[in-house]
Amino acid sequence: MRGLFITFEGVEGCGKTTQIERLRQHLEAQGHTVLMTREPGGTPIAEAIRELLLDPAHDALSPAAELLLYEAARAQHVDERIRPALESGTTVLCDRFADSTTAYQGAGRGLPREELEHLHRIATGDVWPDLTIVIDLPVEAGLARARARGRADRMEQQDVAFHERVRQGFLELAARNPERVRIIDGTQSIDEIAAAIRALLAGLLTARA
Ligand code: T5A
Repeated sequence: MRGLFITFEGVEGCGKTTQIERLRQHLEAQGHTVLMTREPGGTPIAEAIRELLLDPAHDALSPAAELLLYEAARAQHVDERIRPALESGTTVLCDRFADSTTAYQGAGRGLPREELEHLHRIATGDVWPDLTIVIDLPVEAGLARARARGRADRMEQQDVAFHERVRQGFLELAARNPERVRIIDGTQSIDEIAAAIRALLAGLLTARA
């Protein structure tokens, strides 16, 4: 059977990486084979594109160039890692995917949604998440967590209004896709969020059995 494809989304510092690691441990303990990966990145070529995209020195990057680089990294990632893993029955847990482009380059930068959707189809082919978890957190709280780690990357350096549009973009995306995209309150403790994610997943696994 094709593996499950689960993506994690949200504003900067919302706790995705922490929760993906928790879920990986939980699923592996249940006997699942799991691939943990991230966007932009996940393959050597896509990680090289990530360096380009997040380097604060690249503040001249145009919105269109930014969009195409995120999609280029995704196309490589899907072809080289995600599709083969899913076809071999592996559960894929991915830190950000196409919904981040819809929120950041669409809601954040103001690029038209129909154009983004066309590019998503080119980059992802038929590979689309079974479940997307948006960890929703007030922007200031997430940015404070991210900045506590050190120097802000190029995207973290965008102003608060940009990140507010991104947060709204995720909330609207969930409202448009209630079957696939689920919101979890990111102000809860790490344990509470992990429990909520396990409950969502249990429902999905039961529905598939
Ligand atoms: N981007 C990405 C686009 O613009 N378009 C796209 O198409 C794609 C794919 C990627 C950047 O690129 C943008 C989005 C991003 O700006 P990134 O480094 O991957 O850059 O950035 P993030 O995905 O935002 O990753 P972060 O590591 O910053 O955030 P996480 O993974 O959400 O948060 P996490 O788990 O590392 O936690 C951050 C801190 O908070 C603590 C953790 O211990 C950690 O210290 N924490 C909590 N504290 C209190 N309560 C909780 N519940 C907590 N959960 C975690």
